[in-house]
This record gives sequence, structure tokens and C-alpha cells, in this order.
Amino acid sequence: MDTLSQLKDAVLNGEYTKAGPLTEEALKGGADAGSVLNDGLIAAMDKVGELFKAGEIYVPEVLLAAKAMHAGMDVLKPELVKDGVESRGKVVVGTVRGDLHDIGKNLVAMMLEGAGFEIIDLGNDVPAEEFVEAAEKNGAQVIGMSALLTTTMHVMKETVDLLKQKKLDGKVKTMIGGAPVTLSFADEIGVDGYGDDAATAVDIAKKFTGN
Ligand code: B1M
Repeated sequence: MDTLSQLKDAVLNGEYTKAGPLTEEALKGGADAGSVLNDGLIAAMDKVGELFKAGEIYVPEVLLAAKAMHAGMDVLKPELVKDGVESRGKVVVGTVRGDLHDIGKNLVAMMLEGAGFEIIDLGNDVPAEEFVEAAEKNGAQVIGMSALLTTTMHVMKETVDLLKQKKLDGKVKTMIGGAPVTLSFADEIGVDGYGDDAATAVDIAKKFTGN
């Protein structure tokens, strides 16, 4: 098996101690950074997303794969900057104000990063103003918000309203998710997209950015 296939398998299987050295080996063997990223790391995370969506693997496997992907990305990042590989777009992510649950949000951020997006992760307990400011400051195309409590979901609407107030709606797309969030809630508050899992969040972000 060639090194890129070995790297893809290592990420897919969550073998995070192997992913860094295999990335190095692929680069030393003459592969360019773009193909290591697309045919190795991202190809593996795409597969992870598919398996996760189909219910064939679960959160622990996704977290391990994401950890392996990060190990590869750490080695690859300086090369990517050097080779000038373009990112798929910028996404601001965070868990809304008053809400400290961040496992799902982290998973979404990792899957987006694995798919080639640049992530501005604001952490948890993020107010509407901070989401909008971060999108403006970084020129992000998408704001992704997570909420796990029924009492904090309304902050998502505050962000949508603030974007409208600043005439940024349409320019900056919004997507939301989290256990209590539903499609009908998303429609009700006027966000642009709703993902019931991290893989769907990636599909939505790709659609928003024309990828
Ligand atoms: Co809390 N908690 N919790 N909790 N907690 C829930 C959410 C709860 C449903 C448990 C229950 O009562 N059955 C309940 C909420 C009830 C409600 O509002 N309806 C609850 C409560 C009440 C609380 C406290 C108030 C408890 C207390 O103190 N009395 C408190 C609140 C603190 C606060 O936030 N202010 C609290 C605290 C905590 C811990 C700190 C102990 C811990 C969080 C640790 C952490 O995140 N670092 C915790 C946990 C772990 C949970 C449960 C058990 C698990 C949540 C989780 O991580 N799931 C949860 C019960 C449950 O959900 N079954 C519960 C795994 C994660 C991968 O799933 O986040 O849904 P999830 O993300 C998914 C999708 O939703 C989607 O993709 C992910 C992957 O598929 N997704 C997106 C998420 N964000 C997305 C964004 C997108 C797209 C998709 O686009 C941007």
C-alpha cells in the first residue's frame, strides 16, 4: 500500500500516533502538500463523516479520527502555507451565551477543519455580538452556532437579528445545531441552515461557500 493510502487508513482508524510520521513520509516521498491534504487527510475525514452519518461509527471513533487528522495537519500546515493551497472558506464557530456544552461544537469544528475550512473557534458562552464581530473581523462567510440547552437557543436568534441590523444577512450565512435544536426552530428564527450532526454541518458549509 502506498504512503497516502496508509495515511488515509491511519486517520480513518483513529491511529493518531501514526498520522504525523506518515504525513512526513508522504512529503519526503515527493507528494505535494495539496494531495497529502486532499487525498490523505480530507479523504479520510470525508469517509469518517459518511460512516458517522450512516450510524456505522460513533462519537469516540470520530474524536480519535479527528485527533489523527490534527496530528497530520500539524505536520502539513507549514507546507500548505508555503504551497499556497487555498482554504474552502472561513467559519466562525461557538456555543451560544450561557451554554457550556462544547463537545458537539468541537466535533463540528474538527470535521469542518478536516474538510479544509479555516475555523475561528470562539469556545463556549459566546454572545451574539461576539459571533458577528468575529465574522466581520475575519471576513468569515459562515457563522456556526451550537446550543444544548432549551434556555440558550434564543441567543441564536439574537445573532440572526444582529446580522440583519448590520445588513450582513445573506453575506454571512448562519447555521445551527445541537441536541434540542430542530429544523422547525431553525425555520422559525430565520437561519440559513440546520445540521443535526457534524457531517451535515460540513455539507451545509460547503454549499454556502460554493464548494
Ligand atoms: Co448537560 N445537559 N447540563 N452537561 N448534558 C444536557 C444537554 C441535557 C439534555 C441532559 C438531560 O437533562 N437529559 C440537559 C438539557 C436539558 C434542556 O435544556 N432541555 C442538560 C443540563 C440540564 C445541564 C445543566 C443545566 C445541569 C446542571 O448544572 N443542573 C448544566 C448546564 C451548564 C451550562 O451549560 N450552563 C449541564 C452541564 C453539563 C456538563 C458540564 C456536565 C457536560 C458538558 C461537558 C462539555 O460539553 N464540555 C454535560 C453533558 C456532557 C451533557 C450531555 C449528557 C451530553 C452532551 C454531549 O456532549 N453530547 C447532555 C445529554 C444529551 O445531549 N443527551 C446534557 C455529545 C455531542 C457530540 O452531541 O452536542 O448534541 P451534541 O452535538 C451533535 C449534534 O447535536 C450536532 O453535531 C454533534 C455531533 O453529531 N451539533 C451541531 C452540535 N452543534 C452543532 C452545530 C452545527 C451543526 C450541528 O452547526 C453549527
